[in-house]
Amino acid sequence: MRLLIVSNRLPVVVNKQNDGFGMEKSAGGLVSGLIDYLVSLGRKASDIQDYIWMGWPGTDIEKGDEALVRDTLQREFKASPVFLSKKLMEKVYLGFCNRTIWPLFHYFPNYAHFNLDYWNEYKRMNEVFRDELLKEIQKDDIIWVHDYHLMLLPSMLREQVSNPIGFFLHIPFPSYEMYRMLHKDSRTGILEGLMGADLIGFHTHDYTQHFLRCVLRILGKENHMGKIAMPDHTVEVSTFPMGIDFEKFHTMDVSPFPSSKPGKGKPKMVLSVDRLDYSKGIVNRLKGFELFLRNHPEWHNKVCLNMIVVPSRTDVGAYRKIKSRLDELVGYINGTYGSMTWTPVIYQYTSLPHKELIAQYRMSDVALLTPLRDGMNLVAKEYIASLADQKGVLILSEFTGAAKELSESVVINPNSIDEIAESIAEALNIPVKDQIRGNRIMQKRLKRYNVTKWATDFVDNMLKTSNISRDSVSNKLLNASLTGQLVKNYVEAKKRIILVNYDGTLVPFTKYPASAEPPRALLGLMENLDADVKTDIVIISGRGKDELDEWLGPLPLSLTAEHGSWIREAGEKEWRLFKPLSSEWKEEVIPILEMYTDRLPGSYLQERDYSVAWHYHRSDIEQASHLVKEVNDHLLSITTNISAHVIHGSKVIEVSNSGINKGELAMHWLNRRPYDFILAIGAGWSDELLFQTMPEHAWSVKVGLSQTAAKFVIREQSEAIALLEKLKTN
Ligand code: GDG
Repeated sequence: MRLLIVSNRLPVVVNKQNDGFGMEKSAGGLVSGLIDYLVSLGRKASDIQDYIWMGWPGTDIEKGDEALVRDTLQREFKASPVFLSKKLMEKVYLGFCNRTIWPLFHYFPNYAHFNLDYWNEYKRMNEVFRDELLKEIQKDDIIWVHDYHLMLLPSMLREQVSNPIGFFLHIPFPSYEMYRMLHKDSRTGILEGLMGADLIGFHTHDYTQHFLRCVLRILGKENHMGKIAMPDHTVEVSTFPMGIDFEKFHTMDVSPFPSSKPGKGKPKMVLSVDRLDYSKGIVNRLKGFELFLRNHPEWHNKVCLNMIVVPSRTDVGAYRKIKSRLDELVGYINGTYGSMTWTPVIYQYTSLPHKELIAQYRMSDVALLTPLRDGMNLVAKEYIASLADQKGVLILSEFTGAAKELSESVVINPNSIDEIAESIAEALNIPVKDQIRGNRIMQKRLKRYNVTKWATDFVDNMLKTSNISRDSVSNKLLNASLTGQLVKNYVEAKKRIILVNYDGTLVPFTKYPASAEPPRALLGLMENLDADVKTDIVIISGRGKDELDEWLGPLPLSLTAEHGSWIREAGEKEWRLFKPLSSEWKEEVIPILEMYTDRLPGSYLQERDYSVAWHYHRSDIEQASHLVKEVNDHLLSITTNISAHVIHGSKVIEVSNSGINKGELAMHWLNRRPYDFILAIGAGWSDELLFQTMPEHAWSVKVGLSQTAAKFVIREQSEAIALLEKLKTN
């Protein structure tokens, strides 16, 4: 088995040089962490023996050079390039990715641009990735897609391949109120795109819950313990807080860089490290440091803020503005408080070599990390892991994913400049004993759930989810060969019965129930099948008898209404009760359901002779899903003493007479004579009881790919008609 990692950029940057191509490993948090996990794959007993990383190589490669670049990347880096023009990549990266998704998902709607062209380019780029991936994917590969640039890829791939697919989002997933600001096409498109995955992972429980709520409100899909049933697979949504390579940070020899704290007589070092980004709260951090100096003159000359800012997205206007604001603030602080012998803010606008960065972590008495929003913030984890002497204090924003795991640090609200200022004073005064105690606990946690554990956990879960859902649904598909056997069994049988549901099976589900009239061709088909004396047809419906009479009345076949309360035998005109029934219980049930109808706008009651249905498909889905549990419990508590039972269907709760259901009814027909061909076919929740009561030799077929008691499944309603057409006599 091979693991195929997909991300926007490859972990290698390719540069055209005079005599060929330069290829250099790029070292982000994801890359350096994952590489260790990937390298470990071949060594341990695992189902995954190999890996390949797919992504954009970072530059335009001319057609003639593509083969050379591809070969070199594969051979030397286990990387496979997705060639797309720099122009398209930049359009998407600087467009939908960094002008729409990034600001919105980090709660900066004022910076977000909602431009339909951006969205179309984003789709285009995801398609290019899909096409390249389809050339690479092998039968046994498992696919792990990373981050917000490729959120449409899971479904695009799912349409073409059945390999396990996982998706991990590295940035926050925002609350519904923020997410819904996206243009209609993109807010639905992104969720649908992600739903192609078997497993979707987020850094924190909050992001997971935000996502599930958006799926419920926008796609109308409920989840059960984070699992969402899709037509052909189950999607699991779960939390996997990304870890770091603890040992590397803890034990690395960083020489020739100095790595011990400055010591007595030297200023204390407060470290700040980020990419230049408005989400990182760097401006507030400087303001907080300035206020700290203003309020605490006793610390003048005794403390320095060592601020490392890594250049990023310099083409985006919002980033350029922050850069000038930072330059201005640093100048102001150093000009106001500094002297010949003391520079309060040491400002490095650069990316440091990895070793030097770890050395800076170790040298710092305090790390001040105050993002306004951050998916995780690996720097916080790296700082704690690097403290080989366990001395040092982390001040961390509560709006980072990492704050959930690093609660022994000084957790602050970065929107409050006062809180930042006071936290610096507090951190500088924490006794060494307490520093060591807190850091020891955090180090233990980081060591246990390191990046390898994170990746293994994710991949194992992806395999587990995909195996379960593949086994249960796709294996039941009624393929051409099974259909052939079914038809053969039908032709050879002496006596046959077809028990068929109406809505969703003989006609498609409609928005308005009254508009589901049978087309003329369907009536012809039913008549044709029923005309064969060897065949009995029974239409089993939840609808009322008057409706069925109006639509199907003239047909000579058997009809049943209200899930089996009423029967009209073939050739008869009159309906009769399936068994003696009472409707007295309705007096007790209807007032209860009326009360809930008042409480839930959009819900309505439908009363029939021997059943009552409370529908809520027009209601606010989230409000309904909370109230429905209460309605269900309430009804169950009263129906224990009366002759009625409660069934929870798809956006409907139905109360009907005890002993009336499609299963009981089916037995009534099946017990009348021996049938050597039985076909039960249905689409709704009430057909499950029908499937459950079928004898071993029956063909039971569910329309729609979902968990079912039926032996077989077909994808859609038109296939049910196609199947019946095959049984027709010409
Ligand atoms: C995204 C999410 C999430 C930083 N400066 C230097 C340098 N770094 C390395 C750090 C760290 C990485 O870059 C930064 O990781 P972060 O997690 O802090 O932030 P993002 O880059 O925004 O990453 C974030 C992350 O994905 C993982 O899921 O945590 O929330 O936004 O590893 O060490 N590395 C070197 N020189 C530097 O100057 N060599």
